[in-house]
Amino acid sequence: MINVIGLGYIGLPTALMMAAHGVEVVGTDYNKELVDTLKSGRTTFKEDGLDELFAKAVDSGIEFSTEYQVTDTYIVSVPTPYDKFSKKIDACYVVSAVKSVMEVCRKGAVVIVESTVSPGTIDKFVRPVIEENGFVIGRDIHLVHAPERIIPGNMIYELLHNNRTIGADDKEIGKKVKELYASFCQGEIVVTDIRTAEMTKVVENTFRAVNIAFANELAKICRQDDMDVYEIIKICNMHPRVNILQPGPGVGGHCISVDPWFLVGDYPSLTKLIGESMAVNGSMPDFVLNRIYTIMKENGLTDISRVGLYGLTYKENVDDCRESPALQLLENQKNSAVQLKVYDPYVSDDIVENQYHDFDKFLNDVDLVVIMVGHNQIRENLDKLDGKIVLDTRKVYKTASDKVYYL
Ligand code: SAJ
Repeated sequence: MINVIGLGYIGLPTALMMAAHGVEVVGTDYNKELVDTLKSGRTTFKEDGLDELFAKAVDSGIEFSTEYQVTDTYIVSVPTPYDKFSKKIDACYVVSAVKSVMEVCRKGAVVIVESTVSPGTIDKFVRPVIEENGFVIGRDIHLVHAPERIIPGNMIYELLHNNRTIGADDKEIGKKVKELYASFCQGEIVVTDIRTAEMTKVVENTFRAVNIAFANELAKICRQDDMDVYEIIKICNMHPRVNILQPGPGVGGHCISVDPWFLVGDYPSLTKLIGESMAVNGSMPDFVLNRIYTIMKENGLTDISRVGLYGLTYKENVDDCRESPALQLLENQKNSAVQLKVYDPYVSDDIVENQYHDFDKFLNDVDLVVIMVGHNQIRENLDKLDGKIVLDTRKVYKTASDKVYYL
């Protein structure tokens, strides 16, 4: 039996996928409300294919509990935030999960950490917890790091098809864990050591953050001299060895806007490029705000309360708002007297002031619509914005016009 600890954005789909492929799984989370929701037959976030996978896993006997289970394999999939001041990883959730595992596990157990961690985290924070409990690592407890690469919005497909990395102290244990993941994963599974696996995951997300920062910097240059950044990137990407990502209103989510900081926190004097990239991405919400003021001026608009942010999530087709560029923009603007209006077809909970749940009312109350997210639902309903002035930060309009502006 596998006990999956942490039933969030990564732990839940992983537990469901394993259960749906015949593995006996109990999912554990300390959040009782979340566990009760799952037990009552409902999922806890929106993701394509998740409800169907959930139904299959329930048919196959998956169970949910707030209790850690006595078993021989644990998968720890809990959040790893960073400390906003030092930029270093805050490993408290991983440490607390592993401590709880130690209280119940048997000798011979394999503890797989799936959470993204900075290189050295397992040595520094996880091994001591196991040793303090009187276990010898490699004899009594086996340690593995198996970082996850699935992307919100396409999680179920990617769980099945992505290549994976397994870091283990002991190659034989690595192979055993590889077989476990191969029960559902059709991608290639590489077995390496723990430090390499830790670093690999952080480097992948850092690569993407730096590439997006480059695109964002190009957008700023192009804005200054009225060049079309999208056309320029498109043409550059026709070069066989160039692949520039897209500029946008900022970078959100709990991965690309977080993981690169781990490296900056641990290697401050060696991460000039990474630190600067994070700063460029972090400056984009303000860049958007400045664009709003410029466009208002050009169009004779004076009332900022009639500006509406269309899209609140951190990216398209998800309901996840963590670290989203729209929230960053609202935070930067929170001391001003008048607040912007907000609407997102994917977000039904009330999470910010002046948030609308009725699109027509929202449209009625704004003159300038700022598209912050490229949800399909937004792309497919652009005609509804006819007559409005639009700032399109995601290039959902194919062509600009005298009413549609880009970044
Ligand atoms: N973004 C841009 N321009 C782009 C692409 C993205 O501005 O060209 C923005 C998005 O709008 C969003 C942010 O960047 O705000 C991050 O979005 P994303 O889709 O690039 O990535 P995440 O955070 O949803 O998922 C990433 C993925 N990592 C990589 O692609 C290297 C995923 O594979 C990881 O599993 C995930 O982080 C994670 O868990 O670490």
